[in-house]
Amino acid sequence: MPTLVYFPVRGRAEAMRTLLTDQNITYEEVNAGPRENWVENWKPKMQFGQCPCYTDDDGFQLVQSNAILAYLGRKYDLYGSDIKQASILDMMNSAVEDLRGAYVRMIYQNYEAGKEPFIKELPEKLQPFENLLKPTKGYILGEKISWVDYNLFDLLDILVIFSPGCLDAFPAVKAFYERVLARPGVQKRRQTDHFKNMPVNGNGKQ
Ligand code: 0HH
Repeated sequence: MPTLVYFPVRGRAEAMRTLLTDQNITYEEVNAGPRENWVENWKPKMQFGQCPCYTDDDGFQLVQSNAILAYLGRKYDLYGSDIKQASILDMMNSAVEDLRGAYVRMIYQNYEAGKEPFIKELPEKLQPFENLLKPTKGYILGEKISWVDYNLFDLLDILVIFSPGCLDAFPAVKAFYERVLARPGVQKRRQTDHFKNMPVNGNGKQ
């Protein structure tokens, strides 16, 4: 069975947990913590000294959250139908990563001073997603869900916690968020105690 090694937070693993559950891929979650366990037993085994780490059935080990998501996309036919669609997904995922990176830096390095400016700048960061999602009327590529939809959904999910109502001015983004949220497999994940009891970030801020 594939394993996912990470800490008990949503962080950079929740998008892949959601994808795996929604796609009916059975996997085992392994808690990399606490800190001493991580430092002694896990960190030295990670290619870049960090997790999440996904190890497939055949022992193929990957780290870097975006590489893991893209691998799952390739493996489970969630990467579009041609190179243009795949490239649209790459573009969207890079934009998701830009916004997630800004969020992570604010949460871990500059929460008190950075919170209000982040909220103020959020609309201009969400506008391009609105523009791109408006014509698709579904997921990023239209009817079929992709690996990037799970990543974008997870990003929106943590932004809604951080700034409730932040999607209200973006009807296409909001409809996208609600569409993914309503998927039975996504609900299945969210109804687990594992999900419900898990903090968003490792420092208690959200
Ligand atoms: N670019 C990488 C990716 O996208 C970044 C991964 C990363 O930052 O996959 N990993 C962090 C954990 S995410 C990591 O491995 C933050 C979760 C905080 C959980 C708190 C528990 C910490 C206990 C040690 N960090 C550990 C490390 O760098 O040693």
